[in-house]
Amino acid sequence: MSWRATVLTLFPEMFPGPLGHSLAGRALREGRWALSALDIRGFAADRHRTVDDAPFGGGPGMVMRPDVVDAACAAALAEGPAERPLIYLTPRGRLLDQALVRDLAAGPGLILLCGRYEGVDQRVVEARGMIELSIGDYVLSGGEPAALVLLDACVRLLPGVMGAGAASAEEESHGAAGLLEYPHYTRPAEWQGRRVPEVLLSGHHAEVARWRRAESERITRERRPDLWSRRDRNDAAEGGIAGHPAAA
Ligand code: 9D3
Repeated sequence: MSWRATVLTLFPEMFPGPLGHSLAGRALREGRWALSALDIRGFAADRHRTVDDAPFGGGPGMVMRPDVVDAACAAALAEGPAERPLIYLTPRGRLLDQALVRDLAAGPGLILLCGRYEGVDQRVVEARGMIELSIGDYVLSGGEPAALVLLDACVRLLPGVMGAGAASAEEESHGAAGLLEYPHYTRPAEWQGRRVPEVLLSGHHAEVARWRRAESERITRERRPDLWSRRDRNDAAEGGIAGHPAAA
């Protein structure tokens, strides 16, 4: 049975959306994963199909009702493996990173709850044991773009989605080294008066590797001091032993 994602949303027409036009889309058509989007509004109990209400305690906006969200969760669980983690995408969630993506991609699939309005009643979040995740410190208009991001990140790690272990090979050279990538160049060797760095044209493979390593380190130091200092700690922990040879 393939990795299965069930998305709970008020905007099911947003799925697969952009995922249908990429590697993930091809993999979906090849049956390497399965996707369904359930309309939360379909689980409303009244004739006006109400999914939200005013927050207790006052304040702006509306909150998604726990009974409606719970019924949607039950339907999602009935669709596939019951051990799938139930993830609620919310700006107050734990920050998504590649280590978590790796864990989630290795499991049976995901159930993703996309919030709209101010959010979801906290009782159903707790009752269903949801994992609350954010994709970053900026404000989206809803959880759907975050769900698409999470799905893209997971699906590219599924077996056969990227060619010949390309995803894991890349993770080892890039992710594990904890460095940003060096800059890339192709023909022409001069474009609008800008030359490609001479070392890349030299054919000296060791020199090229050294230059790329230095560029990766410089750009990581400049742009991501957080990654750079974590790398320092990792180096210290390895104690200078030939544990994990850093990628060139
Ligand atoms: C007024 C307070 N807002 C919190 C910052 C309320 C609010 C803003 C945006 C509530 C929900 C949203 C919609 N965002 C998401 O659902 C969301 C999200 C995001 O905005 N940023 C990063 N990750 C995520 S995951 C889901």
